Amino acid sequence: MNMAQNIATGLDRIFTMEVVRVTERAAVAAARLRGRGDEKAADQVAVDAMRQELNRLAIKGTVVIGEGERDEAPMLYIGEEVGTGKGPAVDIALDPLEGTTICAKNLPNALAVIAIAEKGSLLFAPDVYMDKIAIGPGYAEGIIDIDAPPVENIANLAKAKGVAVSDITACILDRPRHTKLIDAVRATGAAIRLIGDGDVAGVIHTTDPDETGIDIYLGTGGAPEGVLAAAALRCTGGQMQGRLILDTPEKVARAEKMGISDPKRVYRAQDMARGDVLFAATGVTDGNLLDGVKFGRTFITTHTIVLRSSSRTVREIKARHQDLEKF
Ligand code: VTB
Repeated sequence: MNMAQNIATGLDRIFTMEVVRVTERAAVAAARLRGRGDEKAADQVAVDAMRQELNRLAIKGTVVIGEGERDEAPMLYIGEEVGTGKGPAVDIALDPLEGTTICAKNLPNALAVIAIAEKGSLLFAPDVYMDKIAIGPGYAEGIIDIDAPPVENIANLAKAKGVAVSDITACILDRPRHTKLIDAVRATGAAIRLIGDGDVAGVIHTTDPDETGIDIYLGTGGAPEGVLAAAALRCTGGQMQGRLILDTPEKVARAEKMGISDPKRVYRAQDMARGDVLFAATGVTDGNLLDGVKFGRTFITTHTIVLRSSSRTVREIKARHQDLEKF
């Protein structure tokens, strides 16, 4: 039975809840270390917590986007088998704490993130940069093009949205490498939201511009984060294009080892995350779409978004955890 059949028979519905527990647990662990200035410690507790919960899932899971290669990450490394081993074979992309620096500084939009997909359907992306462009759902295919200048993409988007270019807001990582991009976008008259980290959230924010104020994501960030964002967009229906930045022979060789033969290939969201995909993210710090973890006197509150590509259902789950011991 493949996962598509599983979904038809309802196994996915169990997963939808199970997956929430995985990101909730990682988020609570990381949130305890919000604002302590210690990225590594926050990341470590999130990794431990996510792995513990993941290993309870009735899946035969393989981490394909994780904490790093086996020799550099003791846990949730690429290739690690997770789950009980009894259940469907699935590929997993995860980031127990997306935005370690955001969490350490207690700034907005740190997330615990996971995507679960049919075996063989997620791009094995090396940990290099990826050039990305993304917009939300409801637009004709092809109105954005990663190779077109920002002025063209933004003008096309504004026209399709029926607004002036000055009503468009682009989200861009605040990095010196983006100086030219930032100048080019500002020259169009569009606004920019500069983010310190967290481009998975940045891309997802394009899917709900009325709520987040972000219409388009532009620029280079991590390739693993690109695959995670693509998985989310597959479920919400936005458009994304990404191209790995393989600018040294060493990176080209690394990518080749992971099965990437065309180093210049442009991947759409549906190329990075194919087949049936489940995506979940729990807020660690307060953000534009998700609230951060709240530690009350008698319970802990978490806020999670769960997405499914097969139905495009968007679920938001606010949970009050009374049993504090479980964390
Ligand atoms: C982005 C950002 C991440 O890495 O992908 C970024 O979204 C890219 O790397 O939160 P640089 O920091 O080198 O620009 C993170 O900051 C960390 O994974």
